[in-house]
Amino acid sequence: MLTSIPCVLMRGGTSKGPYFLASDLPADTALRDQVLLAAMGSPDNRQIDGVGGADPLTSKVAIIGPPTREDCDVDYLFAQVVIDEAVVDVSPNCGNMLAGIGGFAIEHGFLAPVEGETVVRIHMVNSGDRAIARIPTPGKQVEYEGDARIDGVPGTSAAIMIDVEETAGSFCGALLPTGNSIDVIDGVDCTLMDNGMPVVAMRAVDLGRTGYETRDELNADAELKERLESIRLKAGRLMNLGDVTSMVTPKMFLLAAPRNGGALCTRSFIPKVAHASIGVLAAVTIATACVIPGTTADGLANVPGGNRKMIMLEHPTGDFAVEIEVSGPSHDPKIERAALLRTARKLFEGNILIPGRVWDGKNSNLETAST
Ligand code: NQM
Repeated sequence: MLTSIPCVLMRGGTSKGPYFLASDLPADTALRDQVLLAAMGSPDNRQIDGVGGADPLTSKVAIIGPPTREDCDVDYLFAQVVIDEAVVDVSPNCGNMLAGIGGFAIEHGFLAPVEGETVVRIHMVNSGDRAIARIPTPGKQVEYEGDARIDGVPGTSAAIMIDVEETAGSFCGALLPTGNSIDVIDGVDCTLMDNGMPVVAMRAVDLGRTGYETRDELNADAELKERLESIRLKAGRLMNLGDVTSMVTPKMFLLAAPRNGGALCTRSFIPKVAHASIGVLAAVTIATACVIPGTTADGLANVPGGNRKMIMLEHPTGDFAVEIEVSGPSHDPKIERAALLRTARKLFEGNILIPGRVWDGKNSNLETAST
C-alpha cells in the first residue's frame, strides 16, 4: 500500500524541491530519511524513481513546522538528498529553498497574512539562526508573480527580500574557525570561513585555473575535482566539521578578479558538482571574505566603501547581490547583517506516494498521513 504525503513543489531561488509539513513525515529521523530518499528517487544518478531532478540544486527538501524559537513564526529544516548515495544531509542550510518558506508558512496557517507585505520570521533549524523574509501579500494572499529577476532563473517573479542574522560561525563555531585568514592545504592558500555556510575559498590561479570556466568545463575537470576533494576532507577537520566524506559541506570556491563590473568572480562546487550560479548563504560567506583583510578574496575583490555595502558576486550565469552591513574598524570588521533578493514560485500542490516497503504511514508526528 502506498502512503500519500501532502507536499508542495516549489522553486526557491535557483533551487527546487518538495516542501513538507514536519507533521506529515515520520517522527523517527532514520525513517524520515528513508522516506525522503524514496520521494526523491535516490540513490540513482537519474533519480528516475522519484521526483528529484538529478542535480544537487533540484534534490533538496524543505521541512516546515511550528516554531521552536520564541522569536520566530516557523521552523525550517533543510535536507540535501544526495543523488547517487543513500545519504540525506541536514548539516547545511539552504538560502535558496529558504525563499519558498515564507509563502508556504502563510498558506499553511503558521501566521496570519498582513495587507501588502507579511514579515515571516524563520528559524533555520539546521544552524539555529534566524532569517526574516518579506513576502508580498496584496489582498492578504501570497503573491508569487511580479517583476523581480534573479540570475539563474528565466523570467520574473515577486521580490522576496530576506535578511539573515547571527550567521557568523553557524556551523564551525567561528567566522574563521582556525583563527587564520589563510591556511595552506595541499600547497594551496585556502580561506576557511563560515558566515552561514562553511566554505573553502581559493584563488583559481593557485589551482592552475582562470576562475572564468563554464559550469560544464568545471564538471568535466576530473583532475581539479580530485584536488578539491582532497583539500575539502582536510579542511572539514580544520573547520570543526569532522569527517566530511558524507557531508555536502564545506562548499569549494574558486575566486578570480571580477570581469563584469562586480566585486569578485566566483565558481563553486557544492561540493562535488559545479554550481550553476551560487548558493545564497555561501554567497553571504564569500561576500564576508571580501571585507575581511588577508583572505584569498582580499586583493582580488573590488569592494565598495561605506558600512553598508552591496557586494556583487559574479557567477557562471550572471551575478548575485549581497548587501552587508559592517561595523568596527576595517582591519577587524564585524558583519552585522546580510540581505538578499530572492524569488520563489509555487509549482505544484499534491501528494507524494511512498511505497509501503519504505513506510506504512504510521508513526508520523501526527499519525495522519497514511491512506
Ligand atoms: O548556500 C546550493 C543553492 C545551494 C545552497 C548548495 C544555498 C546556500 O544554491 O544557502 O542556497 O550549496 O548546495 O541552493
